[in-house]
Amino acid sequence: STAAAAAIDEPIQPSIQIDHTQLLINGQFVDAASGKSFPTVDPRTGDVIARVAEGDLEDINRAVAAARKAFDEGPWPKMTAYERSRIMLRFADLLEKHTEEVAKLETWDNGKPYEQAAKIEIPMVVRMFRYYAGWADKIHGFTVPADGQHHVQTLHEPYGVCGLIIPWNFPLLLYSWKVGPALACGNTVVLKAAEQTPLSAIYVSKLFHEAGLPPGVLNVVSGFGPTAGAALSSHMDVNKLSFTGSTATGKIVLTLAAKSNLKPVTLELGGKSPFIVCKDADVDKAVELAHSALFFNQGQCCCAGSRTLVHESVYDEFVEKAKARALKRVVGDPFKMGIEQGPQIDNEQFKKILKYIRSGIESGATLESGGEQFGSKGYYIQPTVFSNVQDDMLIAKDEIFGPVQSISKFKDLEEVVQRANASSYGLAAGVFTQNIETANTLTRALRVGTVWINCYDIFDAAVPFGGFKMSGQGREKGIYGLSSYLQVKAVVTPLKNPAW
Ligand code: TXE
Repeated sequence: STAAAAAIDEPIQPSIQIDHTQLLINGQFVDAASGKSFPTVDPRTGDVIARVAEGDLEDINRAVAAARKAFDEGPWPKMTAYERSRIMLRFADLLEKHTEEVAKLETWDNGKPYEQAAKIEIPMVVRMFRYYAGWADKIHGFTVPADGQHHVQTLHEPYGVCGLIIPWNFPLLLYSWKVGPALACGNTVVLKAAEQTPLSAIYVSKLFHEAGLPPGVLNVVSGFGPTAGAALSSHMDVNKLSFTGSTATGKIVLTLAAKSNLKPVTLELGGKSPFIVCKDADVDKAVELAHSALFFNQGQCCCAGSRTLVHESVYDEFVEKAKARALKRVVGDPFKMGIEQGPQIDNEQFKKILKYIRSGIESGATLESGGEQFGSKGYYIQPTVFSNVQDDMLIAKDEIFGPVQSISKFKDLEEVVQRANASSYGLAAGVFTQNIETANTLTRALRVGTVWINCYDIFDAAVPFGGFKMSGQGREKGIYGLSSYLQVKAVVTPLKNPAW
């Protein structure tokens, strides 16, 4: 409404101070070697929140040297796994105690609704650290029944220094997906936070040190991708990389890793995930979940259900209800209670999304709702729904990463499988049907890393997540996520008396 749009012109002042804007290297807060800093911006207004140290090559070198020392000489991999686990658990407790402050930082820097950060995301981060703390002292290899007169065992060992690069859409959640398993396995870490959202990673990493983490085990460098990110990716002393971000940047990171020391790389990249509503689906439930699958986090989710494919028999009803739901979506200052949607992350994404909306209109899709900026300040966009979307339109192919739902019609299962799989991405899919045969058929036919049946966006700590095709390599979370941070050593010993 206009009243709501006007209200965002008076942003709520968050009741939190920005205490930490430096790099965290070897347990110390330090300025960038160059002395440079960059602004981090409030997406509600475009105003500068704070200036943050701008790390580059020299700072990455310092951070990697600290992590190297903490791994090679230092306490971390030499501590008992039980002690590592206890530090991680203490950190989880501290973080839980500071939920409000951390959620405020996250909302201020990212624009996501405060209630969502405080009630969903930070608790998920806490849970993730508890989950991986639990694994720390349960990591072990096998004895292998090899032929001949040998006793064979495998040791599951940490890689060493891990370079972790994260994006801005879920700054702390993705921090936990990487830092949790990396540390549980006994690795040390250099993390590069996204330049749009550097504040929360610095803050919580300080809490980690308060929880007893030794210096050098976890280093945080804020800075830009082509400088700090690239330096980390090509560093000869980094033994493992894990990256979440765009497919284009994932390719760069993988190339830098290959050109330097061939460090293994885990990649969690973009998506264009189909949300399939079959003829026998519970339409009301499907409408609601398709809505949140796309609009959650302002549409800035790698697994956003960004291709809503609806069977022709329920299509008209679905479109009508999806439109009504989008028109009801509560957009506003993310610090206000009851808000479902805040601003997009920055001006670049804001402009990119509006360009895709224009392209949708020009290519002949039917604009059912939204289509424009919300209000006149900051990076808010109206919840936008397109129907009658054709597969060859740009909005059906590209990752828009914004509040733009694209609905199209299908006739039968064979067709929907073919169309759902006709993408270079393969991150996730939603399947809505009451029929177990249909669910089983689609589950096996879809070339994606996650299938949610009659649900969406379920992110339990134990459930693996990752992409097929150009959506990524490797898995995060769960026991599969651990193996990304472990390498296997085979140990072979001759047996004197094999018959016994
Ligand atoms: O991503 P980048 P951007 C998609 C989404 C979005 C688009 C662009 O479609 O619109 O990507 O977003 C670091 N070497 N996703 O530009 O560039 C960068 O500093 C090493 C999907 O923000 O991938 C940041 O820390 N690192 C995604 C991180 O990479 C480099 C989430 C991600 O930035 C680098 C975010 C380089 N040369 C965006 N260049 C998802 N999978 O959820 C940049 N970086």
